[in-house]
Amino acid sequence: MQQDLFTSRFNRIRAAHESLLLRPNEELFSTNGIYSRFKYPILTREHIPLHWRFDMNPDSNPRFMERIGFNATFNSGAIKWNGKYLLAVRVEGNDRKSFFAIAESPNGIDNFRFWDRPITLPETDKPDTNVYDMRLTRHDDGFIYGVFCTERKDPNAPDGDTSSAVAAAGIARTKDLINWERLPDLISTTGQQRNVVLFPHLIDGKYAFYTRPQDGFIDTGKGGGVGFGLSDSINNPEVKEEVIVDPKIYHTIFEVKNGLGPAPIRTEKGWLQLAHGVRNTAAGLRYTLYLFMTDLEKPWIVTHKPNGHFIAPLQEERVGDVSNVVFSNGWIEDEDGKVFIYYASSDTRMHVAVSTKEQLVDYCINSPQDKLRSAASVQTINQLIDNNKKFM
Ligand code: M1P
Repeated sequence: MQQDLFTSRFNRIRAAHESLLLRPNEELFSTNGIYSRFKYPILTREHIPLHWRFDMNPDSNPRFMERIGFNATFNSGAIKWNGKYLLAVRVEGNDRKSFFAIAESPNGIDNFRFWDRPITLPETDKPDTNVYDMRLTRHDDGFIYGVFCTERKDPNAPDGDTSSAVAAAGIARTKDLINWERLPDLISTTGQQRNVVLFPHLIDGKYAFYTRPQDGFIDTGKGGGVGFGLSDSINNPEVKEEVIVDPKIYHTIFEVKNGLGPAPIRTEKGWLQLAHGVRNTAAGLRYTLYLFMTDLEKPWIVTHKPNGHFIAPLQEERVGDVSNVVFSNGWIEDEDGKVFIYYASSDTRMHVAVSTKEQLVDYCINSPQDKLRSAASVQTINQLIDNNKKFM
């Protein structure tokens, strides 16, 4: 009887899992012509391997019950590796702890499958309570770096405060995405750090980081926006000075805070940069993605920045553990110029959008900038209407 229950549940759950993993994705028609979304999320908690969840021994688990639950698969770093599309996924367990796990796809849009085990990330002598949002950078020095947020309880929190935390940038490196070497956390003098990204080249012989200084764990306060700084060494990483690349600004989509997404993509016209911007609403914070370009030689100087958001949460993307959020920390540039933009919705699941370098550069260079006032926005629209009159 119990054996039947085990077998019937096992077969049913395994069949549903396999059919989800093999489900082909469908590109949707793009009205904006800048990127295409896809019909299905590419990774959900249902994609987690069954051998991470269930005790598969019928003697110790005759009811085939789940032993370890997983809550979400989101904010993933990305890299093309041996011809495959790999995500370093933030997996969150039901215990609220996040960790990293590699999921691999043959084509970048579907058939994502987790590797056998999650990443075993070494700790420093100050153990991390939680780690998340890894950005992958293939550096000229021959290593692949993963820079991520490490979160620990605030040692100065008053008695009874069991929520206050301190965020810092953790750094690990690898040559095979299996064995990771942990380096010391980035030291910066501007408070806490999250959304830190390693630039792929040395600048003046130094390691270069995009940063996001913040006064508190949630509030960036005087932190100012996306920053940039240099470190003499990667073995003892320290940014002594940060310049603000992209400030937060009143009444924009990045009014409350912003943060860089993945390491930038090089184009002939400059570096393509993807970031998230946060604004407040009566319903809470709203996270959207925006795109901009920086100078090729001075990647801390913004050269083009279209107004408003590039990707905002749409339809079912709007709802999840932290609703009204899209967040990206991974994209992959293919040899033919195709760009796979990996984004998470509402801190719950992963999606892909597809574009090309050419389309993204065109978008950055030829879209109007935010002139920061309603009347100026109307002027911009009227200009387009006037130009279009000749063609209507
Ligand atoms: O919940 C939305 C996001 O909040 C944080 O981003 P930021 O530091 O810019 O506010 C991060 O915790 C991120 O993981 C999360 O998706």
